[in-house]
Formats: sequence, C-alpha cells, structure tokens
Amino acid sequence: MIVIRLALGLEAWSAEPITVVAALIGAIAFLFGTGVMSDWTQWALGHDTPEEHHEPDPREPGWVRYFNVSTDHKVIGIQYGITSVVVLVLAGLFALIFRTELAASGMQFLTPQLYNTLMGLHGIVMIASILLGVGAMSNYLVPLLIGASDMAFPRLNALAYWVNVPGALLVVSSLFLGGFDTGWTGYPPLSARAPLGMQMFFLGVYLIGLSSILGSLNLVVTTVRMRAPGMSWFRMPIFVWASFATALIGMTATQLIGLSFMMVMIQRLLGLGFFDPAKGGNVILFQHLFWFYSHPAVYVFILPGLGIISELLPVFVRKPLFGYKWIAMSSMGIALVGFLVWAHHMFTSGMEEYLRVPFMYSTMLVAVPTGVKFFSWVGTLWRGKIIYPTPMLFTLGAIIVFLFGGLTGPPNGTVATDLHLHDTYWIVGHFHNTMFGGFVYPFFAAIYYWFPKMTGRRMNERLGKWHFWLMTPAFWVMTFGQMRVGLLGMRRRIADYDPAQGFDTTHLVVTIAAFAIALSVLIFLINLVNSIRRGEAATENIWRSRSPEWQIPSPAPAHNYADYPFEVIAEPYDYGATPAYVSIDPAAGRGPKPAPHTTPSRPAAAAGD
Ligand code: HEM
Ligand SMILES: [Cu+2]
Repeated sequence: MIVIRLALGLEAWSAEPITVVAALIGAIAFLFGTGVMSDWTQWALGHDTPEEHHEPDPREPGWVRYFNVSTDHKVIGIQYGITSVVVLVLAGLFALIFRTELAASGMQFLTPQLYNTLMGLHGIVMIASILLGVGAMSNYLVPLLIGASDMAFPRLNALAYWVNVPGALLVVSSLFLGGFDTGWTGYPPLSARAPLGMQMFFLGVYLIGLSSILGSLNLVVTTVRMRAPGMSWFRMPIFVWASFATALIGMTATQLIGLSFMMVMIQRLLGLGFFDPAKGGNVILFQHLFWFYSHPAVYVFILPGLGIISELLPVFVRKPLFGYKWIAMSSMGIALVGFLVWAHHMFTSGMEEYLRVPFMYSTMLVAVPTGVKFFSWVGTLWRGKIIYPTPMLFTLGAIIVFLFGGLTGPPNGTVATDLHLHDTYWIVGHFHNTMFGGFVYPFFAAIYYWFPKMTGRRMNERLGKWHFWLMTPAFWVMTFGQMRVGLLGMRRRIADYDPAQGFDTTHLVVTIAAFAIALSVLIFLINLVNSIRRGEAATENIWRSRSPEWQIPSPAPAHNYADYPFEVIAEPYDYGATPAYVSIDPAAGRGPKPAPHTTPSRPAAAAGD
C-alpha cells in the first residue's frame, strides 16, 4: 500500500491507513489466536487434519463449549444465538440513549454528531443482530431438520461464525474513533470525509458480510447434498425452504455491499475518485451497489422469520400446513423478486425518471408471494385446535405485526407517495413493523420453542407471557407514534425538532414505549438465564411435534441421528395422520442398531393426535 500511495503522490503513511491496516491484521490475528484457522493452516501445509467433533467432555462445565471453537453445528448455532441476543441488547441500549434525547425538543445531553453515531450504530448493530439470529436458526435447525449429522463444511461453519466477532468489535470501536455521522447506509460523499470511525464501520461490516456469504454457501450445499433418505425436496420441513431461499440471496447479493464499502474505503485510503464527482466519479453508483444488496437483504432478515411462522403454526394448530408447496415456492419467489426492486430506495435520489415506473411495479410484485404466505397461514389457522403457549403467542404476534408492516409498504413503493414519505419517521415506523414482525417476534418464538431442544429444560411460561404482553402493546404505541410524527413531517436521522411542530407529546410517549419494550426484553433475559440453570426438565417431545429433531433426546446427541435409524416415510405436517413423519425408534437408543428384520414396522414415534 505504501508503494501505491507513493505512486499516487500521497504521503507514504498517515494515521488512517495505519489504523485500517492494523485493524485488518488484528482481525486476522484474532482468527489465528482463537484457533479458527489452525486446521486450515495445517491442511495447507500438507498435514493431516482429522475432524474434531466429539461428545462434550464431561469434566468440563457445559458452557465452556460455547466459548471455544467448535465444528458442531448445534454448538455454532447456539453461539450465533447468544451473540445475537447480546448484540440485540447492545443495540437496544443505543436506541434508548438517543430515544431519550428525542423525548423532548431541544438538545439535552447528546451532540448531533454523537446522536448520529448512536443512531447509525443502533441501526447497523440491530442488522448484525438479525444476521446472527438468522445464522443461529439456520445453523442449529437445518441439519437437524433434514436428518443430517452436521453441515456440509463444518470448519467453514466455525470460520463463518468467528469472523463476526472481530467484525462486531470493529463496528462498535468506531464509537471511540470519532464515530460516523452517515447512519447505517454509509452513503458518500458524507462517508468519504467522515471521521476515522467510518473506516472501522466499513471494515467491520465487510467482515460480517463475508461471514454471511460463507454461511450461505455452506447452507446451500448442506441442503442440496446432505438430506437423509426419503427427504425429498417437498418433504423438507418448511423452514429449510425459507433458509435455502435466504442463503441463495446471501450468497449472490452480499458481494455488492462489500464492493460498495470497499470502494469508499479505497477512495479514502488512496485518494481515488469512484464516488467523487470532482474526479469524474458518480455518487449514485454507490446507491445502486448498496441497495442491490440491501433490498434483498431485508428478505434475508424476514424470510427465515416467515419460515419459523410456517413451521410453528401447524404444531400449535394440530393441522397440516395449508398449501405447503405454495409456501415453499413463495419463499423462492420472494427471493427472486427481491432482486428486481432495489431502486425503490432511490426515487428521490435524482435517478432517471423513466426508471421509476418499472421499479414501482416490480416493488408491488413482492406482494404476490407474500400474500400467498398470509393465505396459507389463515388457511392453517382455520378451524384448528389452537393452543397458546408462549411460542404460539409470538408466532401469532409476528403474523399481525408483519401484516401491518406489509400494509405500510405500498405507499413507500409508490413514487407519488414516496416523494412525501421518504426519510420521514413514517419509514421508521414501517420498517420497525416489518423487522419486529419478520424477525424479532419469530426469533423469540423460535427461542421459546427450541430452548428445550437445546438445553433439555423448559423456559418459564409465566415470564414468557409477561414478556409477550408487555412487549406487544408497547411495540404498537412505539410504531404508531413514529408513523404519526412521520406523517406530520418529522424528518428521520436528525437529533432535534422544532417545538412549534407539536411533536413533543408523541415523542415522549414513544420513548416511554421504548423503555417498556426494553423492560420486556429484560424479563426475557432473566427467564433465559434462570431456565438454563433451573428450568423444569424437558427431555422428550414437549410440543408433540412431528418433526425429526423432537424424536431424539434433548439436548440432541453430538452426531444428531448417527445412533438412530432415520428415514422419512410420510409428510411433515400431517397432524392427525397415523404414520410418523420419520421412522426413528427412540427405544433403539445407543449401541448396536437393531437388525432390520426384527422391526418390520417401527412404532410411530409421535403420531399426532
Ligand atoms: C426498543 C426498540 C427500538 C427503538 C426504540 C428503536 C428506535 C429507533 C429510532 C428512533 C431510530 C432512528 C430513526 C431515525 O432517526 O431515522 C431507529 C433506527 C433504526 N432501527 Fe430501531 N428501534 C428499536 C428496535 C429496533 C430493532 C429491533 C431493529 C431491527 C430488528 C431496529 C432497526 C433499526 C434500523 C435498521 C434503523 C436505522 C434507520 C436509519 O438508518 O435511518 N430497531 N430505531
Ligand atoms: Cu427495498
């Protein structure tokens, strides 16, 4: 880099390139230090690298596994999950700080620069939390759901997780290196001259994106290659379809945001002019690259969540999933259409007029596959025997919240209305609706639902219900408040507003609601920690689900189904039908497998009711 800088007539070194290179070296050193890379280096040097994947050491306390590099997809899934929750809390704290600043007009205790940094950090750290949460669900669940013993590339899986750690640290370190005032989008020209924190933000997000690409590749190969006998494409539990569609997006779109961020980094490091009009660059190019990822990325956030909804509904309604194939195809449809709509974020950016109309129509097209999902959910609920444990509450909550997120979308995708709504708090209300409905609610549902699988213990139902019934009304107050001030003209991404506009009361109410959500999450955390240690034992199939992961003991053994005969013999959601979905004989247990002729027809393990 010194050579290039000298060739371009710049000073050989200055603080910024030194810090960036040091941060990069630090991140790589971290990966070597933790041992993520040792297998890879061994292999590159021509040594044997047997796969380290064994039963946990009984002498170690259980939690130690989760702080070490492991290649077991279940451990990695839980690592992703814990990190996601930690990061969610951090991002939530950022929100509470700047939300308090907004509670009244006039600047109280933040500077505009710090406000913007916290707001941008809240946004990007929440997004990181979602990506980690998606990683948690797909890593933990997909191999279990398709009857595989692990992911296709276990070491790559570990690498994909551990790259996130330096990534997240770098993003947060930007707070101490001058911050960045661009929000989470990092648009130039502002980002080309923001303080050094900007570079740490770019580098950190870059690493997180790398993780997402690696994880997606692994997931696609796992789904295509690792399915158990009898697990045809249309017999896969529906969450697998959702993750597969998500992984296709992650694998093909993430490069674009990586590229756009890298170009700004290089522009800053080497004085090039990609996005600098004075040097012949083009700022709109950044927006195209950025949104070509970032729009499909919203489906990376919500498709797995919608998959969780479709996965859990049949269990608590005791009915088949209505229109299974349609739901599977709708995930693929959403993934596909998601690529055709990115420019709806740029209606006000000064792009060519004639481009607006096709982008408006393609945006509206997303409603078709999404509508299919709603019909199927309603069809599944129709005349079901519904029960309401905590995961079901969160599932139903997700449907209603996401419905509202969906209904507030078309006004933003329509050019005429978007010209008014763009960059107002209406948008903030809209996307919090989609994010909570598409990710936050389903993620909580998934945690409550699979917690017994992961730990062999139950979470406390009473606290779970407190969590739900406190979070839900507070959430509605918060987003309605945001939309209201938005419609009245409140700009987003600003630290202050004019008291004459009459927003003060609504903003105060929104802040109070935000604290109530935080309180509900606190209840959840207490429940989580308590249940890990003292929860009621739940080793068997407590939800009476048909799906395969519940037919083996909890927590699942190290190699999932290695000790159990596994074959898919029926449809996944036929509650009410007699044959089990997979033929697993729990009684076969460890030890030698029974000879096939001694068990001509295995007893149905959990044949619905
Ligand atoms: C207690 C809960 C939350 C509160 C009070 C809250 C509040 C806010 C506020 C006030 C903004 C600033 C908007 C602006 O000035 O433009 C914001 C931005 C943002 N929030 Fe949240 N939020 C919460 C939870 C979440 C969650 C759970 C997610 C994602 C799953 C999320 C994602 C985002 C994103 C991506 C932005 C960036 C907006 C931008 O770039 O302008 N937030 N949030
Ligand atoms: Cu979009």
